[in-house]
Amino acid sequence: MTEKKTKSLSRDAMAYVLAGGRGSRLKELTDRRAKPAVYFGGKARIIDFALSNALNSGIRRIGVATQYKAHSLIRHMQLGWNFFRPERNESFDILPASQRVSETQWYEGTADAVFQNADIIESYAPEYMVILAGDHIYKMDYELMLQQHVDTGADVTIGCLEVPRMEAVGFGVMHVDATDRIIDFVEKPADPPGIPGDEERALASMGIYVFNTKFLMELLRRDAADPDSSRDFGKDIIPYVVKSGKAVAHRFAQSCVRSDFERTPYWRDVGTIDAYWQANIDLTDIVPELDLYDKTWPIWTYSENTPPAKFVHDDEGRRGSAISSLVSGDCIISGSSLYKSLLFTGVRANSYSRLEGAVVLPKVQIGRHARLTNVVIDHGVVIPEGLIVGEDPEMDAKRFRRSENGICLITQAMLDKLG
Ligand code: ADQ
Ligand code: ADP
Repeated sequence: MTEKKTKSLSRDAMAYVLAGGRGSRLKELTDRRAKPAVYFGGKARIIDFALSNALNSGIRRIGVATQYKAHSLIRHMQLGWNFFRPERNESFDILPASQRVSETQWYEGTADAVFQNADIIESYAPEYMVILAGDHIYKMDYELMLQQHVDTGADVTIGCLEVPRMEAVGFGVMHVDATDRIIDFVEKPADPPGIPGDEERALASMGIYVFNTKFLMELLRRDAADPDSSRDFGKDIIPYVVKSGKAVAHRFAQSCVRSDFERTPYWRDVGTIDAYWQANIDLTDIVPELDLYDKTWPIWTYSENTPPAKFVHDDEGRRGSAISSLVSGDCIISGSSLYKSLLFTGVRANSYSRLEGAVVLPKVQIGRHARLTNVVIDHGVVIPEGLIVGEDPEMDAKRFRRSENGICLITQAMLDKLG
């Protein structure tokens, strides 16, 4: 009689999300919050994608290492992700750098952010560790990656994507043989090697790694004893395993989760103001590339209990309207018009104001007669009456953070400076 598989590999795995980095290219958006805590898509925060992928894949043990400006990130996870139950062999641990190993050490690099919590991880005894970054937008079934890891008997399995060759300068880039075994790995090369036969593209690491826990812990202990190591997965751990062990590439296209209307595998870094604005505004397309409505792969988040969005006309009969836009709960659009815009919870837009290409974070107030085009507005900002942005590039650059592609980030501190 053949043995029936009753348990997924995910149930023997722990997902460990690295969420300590700042994401400095998001400028003032990450002055006070870590990149994984930045809002995305009208309701969620960036970290919800990695956490939802883990949950939807069947993983029930999750650890999240936090460091940089972690307050709103921790608050978000406490509110939205605290439903794991120890009596069902589930756990959700928020692990701020807390100088547990030595009183002089914060997390030095990403590998150290795992090593410093080795005792907590080992106390759960997961068979596999799925190391994730908390700062990307994508939908992926990690069970399929775990399955490949077990089938190939790899020491490490690394999630990878094909990207245009020169875009790979910001990634770990790998070279693989015909069986997808990694034979070379270079972290952030100035001149990335192309894929043989397709030289204008490169195979980039997504910063997602699967290890057998015992093997990983041995590696981390060895690395901790090496005075020359920077304690980083990309710089130290992965190059070492590629040289001395068996590292295998896992293609994102194999395990990315797509609904019918997603034409291509979707993965975004949203690490710059331009990429962040674009990925949010793309959701207003009639057929967006990312499906947030897919009930088979929901993106879980903490969401306030809010009244519905409301559209009203003002005293003079001017209609509040939104075309090709996403409007969250507790928004009141009063005699104001929105086009290709995305409003998070609790936004108030007042009469005669006009928004086009606007990504508006929660609890923003838009004053009368404001005209805002191609903007990102930070949480809680009060836009004064008559403010015009997006029509005079020179003036915008003096007052706000204007990106390469002409997107303006508006924060309260910038407005306060205007007096
Ligand atoms: P980077 O993008 O440079 O390269 P890195 O700065 O190492 O990524 O951060 C990876 C993740 O760890 C991020 O989610 C970040 O928030 C978090 N993080 C950073 N420092 C941390 C710390 N001290 N404590 C806790 N968390 C921390 C990596 C790989 C590349 C790969 C890219 C893919 O090194 O090989 O191509 O990710 O994005
Ligand atoms: P969120 O990310 O939830 O939108 P806020 O934008 O309110 O949070 O602020 C981000 C984080 O910055 C908060 O969690 C808090 O730690 C900190 N913060 C908020 N307001 C201030 C302030 N006026 N001065 C210093 N820190 C602040």
